[in-house]
Formats: sequence, structure tokens, C-alpha cells
Amino acid sequence: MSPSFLSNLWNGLTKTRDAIVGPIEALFSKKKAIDEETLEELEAVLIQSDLGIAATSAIIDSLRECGSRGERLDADGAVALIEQELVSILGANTVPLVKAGQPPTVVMVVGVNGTGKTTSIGKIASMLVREGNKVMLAAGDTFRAAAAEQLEVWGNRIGCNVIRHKEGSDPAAVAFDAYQSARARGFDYLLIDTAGRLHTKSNLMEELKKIKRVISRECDGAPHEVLLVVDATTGQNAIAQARVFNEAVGVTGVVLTKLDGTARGGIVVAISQELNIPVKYVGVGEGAEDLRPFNPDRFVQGILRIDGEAR
Ligand SMILES: Nc1nc2c(ncn2[C@@H]2O[C@H](COP(=O)(O)OP(=O)(O)O)[C@@H](O)[C@H]2O)c(=O)[nH]1
Ligand SMILES: [Mg+2]
Repeated sequence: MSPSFLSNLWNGLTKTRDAIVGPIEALFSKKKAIDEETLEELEAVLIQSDLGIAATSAIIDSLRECGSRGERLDADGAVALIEQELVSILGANTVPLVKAGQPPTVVMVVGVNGTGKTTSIGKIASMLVREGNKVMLAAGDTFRAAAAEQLEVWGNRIGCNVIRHKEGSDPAAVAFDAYQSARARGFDYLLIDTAGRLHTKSNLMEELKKIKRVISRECDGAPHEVLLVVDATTGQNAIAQARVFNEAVGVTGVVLTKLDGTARGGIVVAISQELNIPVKYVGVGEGAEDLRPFNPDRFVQGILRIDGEAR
């Protein structure tokens, strides 16, 4: 793994790391018995970072158990215990993007406006192109011309074809055309951008369902992925959004963006645990390189280890 990969993720998680590790170092400044007061303060820190109730309780329980065995902990010891719990919740493995037996692999990208759908499509496409794939993009957010233009800018930058129709046209028709074209021309991946206007929630969900239906009529098993993009800075609201989209279109993976802008990166854990949907990518900045396949180990180290190295 290249150093820039690590430093990118590392830098992106600085706010979350500071918010968790700082208080832990203060709480366990010297090796101490684990009393209820300490546990309560630690619980507040973990809840603040949006790890979620379930993960927080698991961590607190395990520390309490440790305390009842008469063990004393310093900050390193506490961090190691928390790390263990988080890795056991998140699992050790990166869950990769599904690849279809027959190309193109169709990936539909959904989520609320402004969460980073179009940007994430650009970043994922850029990654796939670098790996040698032929990638096509479909401008399924037909609500504003600017949305298709934004996708075209990405397409031009990374050398991908972009299929777009006129503003206001049917997104399912864009997806259909793009699929036909991608299949006929032997593309490996088709990434479909969609709209995210929530003030017309039921229409939006119907629109997304229709795109999905049209694609699945063309190819059994497609779309092969429905990626939900959520903005980490929205905290627990991200969970509520995930529930709504999952119910409507069956989400297969989460892209969590803007981790660089929040101290509440623990939301990754809450999403994995409460929704049982794998986090597949995390966004840590606005550039083409600032999206990473989600690696639980690296992530947990990124939010817990100040020195950047496994101790
Ligand atoms: N800091 C940061 N900004 C991001 C990230 N992902 C997306 N953005 C920004 O979020 C804004 C909205 O993104 P966009 O892709 O247009 O969202 P969409 O409405 O869901 O398509 C843009 O200014 C992006 O540059 C990220 O991981 N980190
Ligand atoms: Mg967009």
C-alpha cells in the first residue's frame, strides 16, 4: 500500500481520532482501576463520536468486565480493548465491489442531494479506469442540467463515456440507453448517477425503483450493486436515510463521504452494525484520489492510533 494511501485516510480521520483519543488519554492518564465514573465519561466520548449505542455498550461492557477482574488500565490498554471490540464488529475484511459474470457490471448510485453521489461516481470510475476497465457513466439525475454537466466534467477528466439526455427527461430511459450502449460496446462497468431531491420523497423512490426495474429487465441480476452515498457529517441522520433507501431499492453497499470534515467518523461502525450493510468506500476529500475501499483494520487504526503505527 502506498504511503499516500495511508496518509490520506490518516489525515481524513484526524478530527475523529482527536475526539476519541484525546479524552481517553486524559481519562486513563495513569494506570487505574476502572470505576463507574470513568466508564460513564468514556461512554459519553464514544456516543459523541457516533459509534452508536450498540457498539458503545459492547465496549463499555468489555471494559467493565476487565475492571471486575481487578485489572488496571492505562490509555494504551484501553485503546487496545476498544480496538478489539471495533474490529470484531466491523469484521476484518474489505468487501469489494461486486463484479458481474457477464459485463457490464451495473452499479446504481443513490442518496440524498449533496451527499456526494456524483463526486463518488467520478472517484470510483477513476479507480476502475486506473485498473484497466472500460467505464461508462449514465447521467440519471436529469432534474438539473448542471448535474449532467458535473458528471461530464468527471467523464472528460478520466476518459469515460457519459450518456446524458435532455434536462427533465426520464432517468430510467437514460439508464436503459446507457445499458444498451455499454453492453453493445463491451464496457466493463456502467455507473448510474441518480437524483436525490428529498422534498419529493415518494416520487424519488418511485423514480429509483423504475430505474432498477428497467435495468433488471435487460439483465438478470442487474443492477449488481446499489450503492448508497451518505454524508458522515450528518451523523445519526445517515442511518435514517439508509433505512429509507434500503427499503425502496435494496442497498448492497454504503459509500460514506466527508469523513475528513467530521469528528463523528464513528458513524461507520453504527451503519455497519445497525443496518448490516457493508461500507464499501469512504471519502476523505474532494479530489479524485480521495476515495478508498473501506478497510476495517486501517479504519480502526485511523481513529484510535495517534502514532500512525500498529503498536
Ligand atoms: N470534503 C469532502 N467533500 C466531499 C466528499 N465527497 C463529496 N464532497 C463534496 O460534496 C459536495 C456535493 O457533492 P456531489 O457529488 O455534487 O453530491 P450529490 O448531490 O450527491 O451528487 C461537492 O462539493 C463535493 O466536492 C468528501 O469525501 N470530502
Ligand atoms: Mg449529483
